[in-house]
Amino acid sequence: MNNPYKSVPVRSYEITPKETYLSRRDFIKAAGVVAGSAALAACAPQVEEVTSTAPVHNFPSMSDELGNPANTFEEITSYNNYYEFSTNKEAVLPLSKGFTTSPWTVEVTGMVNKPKTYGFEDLLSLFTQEERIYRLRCVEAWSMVIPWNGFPLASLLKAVEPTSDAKYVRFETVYRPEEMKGQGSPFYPWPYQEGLHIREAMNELTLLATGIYGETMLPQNGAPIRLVVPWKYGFKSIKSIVKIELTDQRPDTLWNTVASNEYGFLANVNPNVDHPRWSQASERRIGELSRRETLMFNGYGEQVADLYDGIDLSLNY
Ligand SMILES: Nc1nc2c(c(=O)[nH]1)N[C@H]1C(S)=C(S)[C@@H](COP(=O)(O)O)O[C@H]1N2
Ligand SMILES: [Mo]
Repeated sequence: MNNPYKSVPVRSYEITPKETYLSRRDFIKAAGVVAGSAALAACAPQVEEVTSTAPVHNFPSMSDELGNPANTFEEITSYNNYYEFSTNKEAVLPLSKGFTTSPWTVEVTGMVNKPKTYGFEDLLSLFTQEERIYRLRCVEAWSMVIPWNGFPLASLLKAVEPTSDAKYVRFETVYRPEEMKGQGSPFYPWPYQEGLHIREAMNELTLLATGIYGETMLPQNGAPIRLVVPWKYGFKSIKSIVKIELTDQRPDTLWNTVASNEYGFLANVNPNVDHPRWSQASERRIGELSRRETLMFNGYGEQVADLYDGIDLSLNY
């Protein structure tokens, strides 16, 4: 019997109403309902065939590889650090509503053979989009588990061909003070900028994220495109990127400029190196009552520890 879903890559947001993203339980419930109706339509005797041809979504367990459940869409989109809009995490959502994210271009420049300015839509079509469930650990000692959509930064860097002199990658957030009132604050050196060593940038975990839970990225999370570096403190994961520059100089970063002893360039999640004003040994997972122990490299040591062979990891700040 014909399975109408065969070879049709159904995206979750095309078949489940947006409301189902409001809570993880509702999302799973909805996914179950959809999978059930697909099975009915197919009348297929083999369960395997039905499940493998009706990809409701690609977050099969809705938890990370350590078994931590993903935070809800609501949690992820209503508790945000985005100083361009507000220093108050709950105020970012209302203040960023209506932020213009289209048209949008990302200029990739500097020490590359093929500099190029990409339209946002080009980035979506040129580079294979993936889904990754990552822990995000803020330097303020709270954390979340977030299902991102996006593509490896390495894919973009390979396309522009960094020269052999390029040692670092510098990222810049859009500067638009009319729309981002926080950029009127004289206490910060706008625009927000961040940087990675090129080997960190090329690591397979380093993601350019364009969505969450299969939904287009919302302004409060860094729409339309932001960096995600899951083994480093959250401030490295710069939002609303308009420029990526390959350079042989270690880039300045906004937080390092503001307080170099508190926000280092390296900024690896490290429970053994306390922030000058608080411990980093444990963290508050949003949505949980008791604190969790913080993991070295935020639990990604297997993928990234070799980047730091011979480097003194206590020099985090
Ligand atoms: N441009 C920009 N990027 C930013 C920030 C910011 O204020 N401005 N805050 C950072 C911090 S401190 C954290 S913890 C994460 C938070 O990402 P989220 O709001 O999507 O959870 O974004 C990071 N990226
Ligand atoms: Mo943060």
